[in-house]
Amino acid sequence: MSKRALITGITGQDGAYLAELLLGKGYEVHGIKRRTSSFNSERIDHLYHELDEAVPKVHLHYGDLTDSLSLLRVLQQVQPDEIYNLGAQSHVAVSFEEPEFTANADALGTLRLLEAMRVLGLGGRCRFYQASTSELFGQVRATPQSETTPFHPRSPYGVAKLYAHWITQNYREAYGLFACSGILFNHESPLRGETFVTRKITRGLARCAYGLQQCVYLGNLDARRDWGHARDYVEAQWLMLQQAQPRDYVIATGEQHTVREFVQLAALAMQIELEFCGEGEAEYARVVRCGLAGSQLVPGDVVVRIHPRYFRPAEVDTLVGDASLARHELGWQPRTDFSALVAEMAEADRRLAEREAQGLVGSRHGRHLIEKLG
Ligand code: NDP
Ligand code: GDR
Repeated sequence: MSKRALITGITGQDGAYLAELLLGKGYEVHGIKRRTSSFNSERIDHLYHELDEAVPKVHLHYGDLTDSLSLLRVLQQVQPDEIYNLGAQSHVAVSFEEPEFTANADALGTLRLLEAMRVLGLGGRCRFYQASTSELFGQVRATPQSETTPFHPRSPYGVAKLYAHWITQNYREAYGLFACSGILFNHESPLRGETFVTRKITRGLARCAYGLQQCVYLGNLDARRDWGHARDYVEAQWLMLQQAQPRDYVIATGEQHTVREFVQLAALAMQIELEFCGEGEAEYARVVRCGLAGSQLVPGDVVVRIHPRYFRPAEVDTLVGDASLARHELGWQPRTDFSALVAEMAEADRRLAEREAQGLVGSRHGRHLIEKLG
């Protein structure tokens, strides 16, 4: 009998990588999907239709983390062996604009799932993974951050995720559920949402290169993050549920870079050399040299500018994780280093922009949408 997994947030970046990983391990994979007015399952479409359309490889169920009844119904129907709670309003800047929804989905949504698991009597056989985050550390008091570093979240998102983290621990202690949290640092990929800074940069620079966009507007270029690859990080999520005892683990690369470095490296991966000039909100990046075939960029073109819209009311300036515990107990370590991650994202977005410029694909996420929400 194959194991049955249920993934919330299956249409997101991690959901797509995790579904693929679990299918590869022979799992029967179920996912909870919100109702939307237009299709938004492109990240998992290949898992649904591949080979034989009559046999879906992933099973999708309508549901929402803000709707207890839908969660009860899906859990009762699926009877999962493992639940991965990846669903969330996951954008830190958006959480300042939608704090109540963020708390409802990210904090109470986790409670609803755990309670549904408990009242349905699934606790004895079903294991639960919670998508915790380095945003719990927020205002950093020790570097690097590990499982013992105190929390100090800096956004409604971080605060909501802190509730989810503690309620997961509470259900483990109070009811003996196999429930654990992965405290994952930033992880990216070509499937990353376009309004997170890494994808906004690779997508924006590639569009600039082919004349589809003039400039990428960014906020704090000095922010430092520990960026890994989502494909590596979902493996850690799975490993946590295969252990003898439930425990929380930090997952990170241990290496830190600024947003500015990310911009420079992404441009270089597209054969564009940039130099940063000016200071503060007047800082910008201009082209020194461009060797990309088919590009319209010439030396002196300004492709990055600062816009006050992208600064947050409270910022997390610096994060870098210590994943020693995961390395020792889970045998986990990242396979993709920073430069390989940036190169993969840059090349995927360069190809996408090239096809857009040739009119082969539509430009669904145009400049204005990215600029408004990024
Ligand atoms: P994404 O934003 O790509 O995906 C979020 C998913 O949650 C989407 O499938 C989204 O659905 C779904 N979702 C949002 N609101 C609800 C709701 N009310 N009910 C049900 N589903 C909902 O995030 P990632 O894949 O990058 O991250 C996965 C999880 O890990 C998130 O919880 C995130 O907070 C957390 N995390 C992410 C890190 C990262 O660097 N990526 C690091 C640490 C933690 P829809 O497609 O309809 O919007
Ligand atoms: P983060 O990721 O807030 O760390 O949360 P994001 O990519 O949004 O920001 C990283 C850093 O870059 C700075 N920044 C910008 N960010 C965005 N989005 N847009 C910009 O234009 C821009 N300019 C500079 C930010 O200020 C920040 O310092 C991500 C999410 O996936 C969370 O769900 C997850 O929990 C954490 O990573 C770990």
